[in-house]
Amino acid sequence: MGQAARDAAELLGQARRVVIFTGAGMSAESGVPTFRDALTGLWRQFDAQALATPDAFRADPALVWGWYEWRRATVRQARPNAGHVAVAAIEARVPSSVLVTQNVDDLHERAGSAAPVHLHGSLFAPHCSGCAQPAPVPDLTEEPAEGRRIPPPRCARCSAAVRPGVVWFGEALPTEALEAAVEAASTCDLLLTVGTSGLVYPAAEIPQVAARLGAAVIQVNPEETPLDRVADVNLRGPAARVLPALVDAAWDRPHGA
Ligand code: BV8
Ligand code: ZN
Repeated sequence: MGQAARDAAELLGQARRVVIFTGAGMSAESGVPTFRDALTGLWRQFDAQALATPDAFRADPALVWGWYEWRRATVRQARPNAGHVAVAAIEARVPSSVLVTQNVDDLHERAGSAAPVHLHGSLFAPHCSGCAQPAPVPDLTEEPAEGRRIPPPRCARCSAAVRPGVVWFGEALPTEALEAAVEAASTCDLLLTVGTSGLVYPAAEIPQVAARLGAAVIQVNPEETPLDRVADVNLRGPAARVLPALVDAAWDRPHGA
């Protein structure tokens, strides 16, 4: 085990208050494309930042709703990976832990994380674009083939179009979630950032708040990101391999290690 992994294990083993901050790379090994890779098939010719916007939904609701239905179907078929399970293990062991995710899938919940803070909403919380009333998640009538336009359902109360329950570019993050994330990052002694490109704001501020206020920062990512400069320890590798090894080294020190 390299020095970086030993340093990370030391930091995690001693942590009293940890924030785990995750991005789309967390779900990559579950077969859920990362945000930048989620544009295949019909949506290939779009840029995520153009499709994940209120304007795109207004212009062509069926195109955007179809993309989210396809992504929801992908998540339903996926299973949490060993990285998600390791995150839940960290939450169980560190006295005070807060999981903050940018992901809109439910894989953290399905791996046992009780209450992730969803900064960018969820694929499983559609609501009315008019009166904001929560709407039921459409059950799978048929496999939304990659690239089908699907007209969004109508709101039972005001019959406006139902929209995905995610935060689009140009939209404010849910105040409660952002405040909880900033509060946790301001008071933690360790922040573990996993699988995020650190490009989207204000979410990308969270690790920087922790670092500024004296927390140690560990990054898990196979590639370099802007967060390299705030990380004390960089573990270069995929979450589903790195996180279980980190948990073992921090607490269960396998015999003879
Ligand atoms: C707002 C939900 C204002 C939707 C998402 C110029 C400068 C600064 C900011 C801006 C700017 N121009 C515009 C802005 C603001 C904009 C922004 O930050 N733009 C960026 C692109 C510059 N932000 C916004 O618009 C935000 N709102 O600012 O509102 C406002 C304020 C008040 C009142 C009104 C308005 C809203 C942003 C939220 C957008 N919604 N998601 C959906 O999912 O469809 S963002 C989306 O992309 C994800 O949720 C995620 O947060 C983000 C980035 O994705 P990542 O999770 O990082 O994934 P990514 O694909 O990027 O990278 C994957 C990483 O995993 C990579 O690093 C890869 O190496 C790694 N990886 C791969 N495999 C693995 C792995 N890691 C580990 N293991 C592996 N196996
Ligand atoms: Zn309504």
